[in-house]
Amino acid sequence: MRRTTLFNYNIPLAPGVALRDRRVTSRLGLLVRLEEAGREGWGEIAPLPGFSAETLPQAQEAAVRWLRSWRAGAVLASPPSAPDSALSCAALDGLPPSVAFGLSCALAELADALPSTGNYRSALLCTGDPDELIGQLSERPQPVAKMKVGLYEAARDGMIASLLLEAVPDLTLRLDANRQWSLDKARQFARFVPPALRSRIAFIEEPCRSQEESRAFARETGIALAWDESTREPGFIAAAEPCLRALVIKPTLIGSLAKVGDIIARANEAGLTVVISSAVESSLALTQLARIADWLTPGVAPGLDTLSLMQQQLVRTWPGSPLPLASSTDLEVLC
Ligand code: OSB
Ligand code: MG
Repeated sequence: MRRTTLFNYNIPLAPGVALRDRRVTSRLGLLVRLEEAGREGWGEIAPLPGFSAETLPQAQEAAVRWLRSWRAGAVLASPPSAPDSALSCAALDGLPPSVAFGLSCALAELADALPSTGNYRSALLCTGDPDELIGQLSERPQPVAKMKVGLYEAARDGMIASLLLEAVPDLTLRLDANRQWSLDKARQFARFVPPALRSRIAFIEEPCRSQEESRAFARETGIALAWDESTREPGFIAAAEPCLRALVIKPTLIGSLAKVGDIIARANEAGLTVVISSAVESSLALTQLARIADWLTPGVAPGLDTLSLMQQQLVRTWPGSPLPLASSTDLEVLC
């Protein structure tokens, strides 16, 4: 007997959270629970407005249809001895990415294919007070921080990046410009980061409006690149190029675990690091992403420090988070 439950959630966000220039006050999404033979598997389906092509109602409709056919036995149970086949599930092809991701996580948990240990040592997001951040970073053994740049003056970004690198001598810094800079603006930033500090910038995500400008910036400054937005463009293939160090992968925007696994395998073959990253999911998917990161990108700090944007956790807790936890019985059941 197979049983399914689809839950609805609406989590208030901390005041002032903005995504792509839009202020967002709450995060909406779905949780799915699959039950079979005394086991259960959970997944989260949460299209991110401004990033996902699908809307939440579209995702819900696709999920409801898929759950109906799963209950009817349309999707084969995966043989427990073959975790790889639990990852690749043809029945998820053609679903919107957020739906394929959430359902593949639930199937993987059901098949015991998603290991339980997670990498919860996420890169610390630099929001707010640099002094407070320096304190937190100094307490960590191999500190990794991520700073958003391109929102304010480029020179100011350069000064803050240098300040952090100087204040925490073993710090590795990741930067994310979200394609905000012209090549000139990007150069202005680099002028305020002495070359001796640049080697501790692991990478900058998408510094410029075009890939060509980003490559020119990297060549001129010696600061390595990471692709984030580029990985979701049609026809993207993970391939080595001179100044490229990493790919940032947000599974909610990519699709099933099988698809994520394929991209990681290709990227690693090309010598690229893959960073598993958040699309501002609830603690349920964030803890699964930490497990996916530990499993498929061992030793790489994931970019999952977004729980603090929320005012509560859902169903599962992120280790050490002080936020209150809502259980599944607190959630609205859709079907
Ligand atoms: O720009 O990488 C982004 C979260 C939601 C949408 C876009 C982005 C992000 C993050 C997640 O930055 C945190 C991280 O990658 O460390
Ligand atoms: Mg980014």
